[in-house]
Amino acid sequence: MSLEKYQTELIEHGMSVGALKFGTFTLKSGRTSPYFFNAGLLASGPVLNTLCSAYAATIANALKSSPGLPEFDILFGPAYKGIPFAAGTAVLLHRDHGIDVGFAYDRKEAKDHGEGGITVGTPVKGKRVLVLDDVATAGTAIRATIDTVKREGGEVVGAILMLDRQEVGKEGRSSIAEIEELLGGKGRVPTILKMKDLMRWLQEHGRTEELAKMQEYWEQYGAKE
Ligand code: OMP
Repeated sequence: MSLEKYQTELIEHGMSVGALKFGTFTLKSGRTSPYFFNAGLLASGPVLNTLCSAYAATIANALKSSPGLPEFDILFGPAYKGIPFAAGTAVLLHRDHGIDVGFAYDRKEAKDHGEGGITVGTPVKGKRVLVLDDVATAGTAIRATIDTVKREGGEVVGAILMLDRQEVGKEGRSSIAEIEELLGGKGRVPTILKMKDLMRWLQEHGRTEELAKMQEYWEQYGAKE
């Protein structure tokens, strides 16, 4: 299967702003990786447009798929990086796909005056929530966000990610498969890109050295299920 246009655009635009890099990087998990995607550098109007268009297209497709994503009321983007991404995606879901949802985010520190609480935006209590995040490796960050929404009384019906690194998680299985199970089954965690998509792009562009390093990493940490 070839890459979707929005996937290629995100890879190439991400590389052009230095957000997606091939080289040697140490991850949060301690693994040494031949690539790193720093979504914090997707920080201009044009590249934010590329990213949020890709999130919106992926969500719209997932809502139509089977098994797919259930309908939801609110997009939740965790502080800090998730905040502009969730806001931008809510705009483009409305403008390009006729899907109207609220958006919300958390504070890193709880506020004890004014409106109080740790979430801002559309209240999540009693609502169906789609969590939006950037990268999943072992799945720790996305699990923490799911817990935050649940603590605030929201029902997490799925999670959308920019990049699934397709690595083994805590239980030695695919991190994403574990999270899909937690959220009710297959199709609950759509992603714009997977590690294998990056490898396909490298292959199509004749970047054999980088591809070989990716393959080596995949053999060590890739989720084989
Ligand atoms: P997990 O919490 O292990 O799933 O790792 C996800 C987090 O790792 C992200 O929220 C980032 O903080 C960071 N990360 C990236 O942003 N890009 C990568 O390519 C790899 C990582 C990482 O450290 O694994």
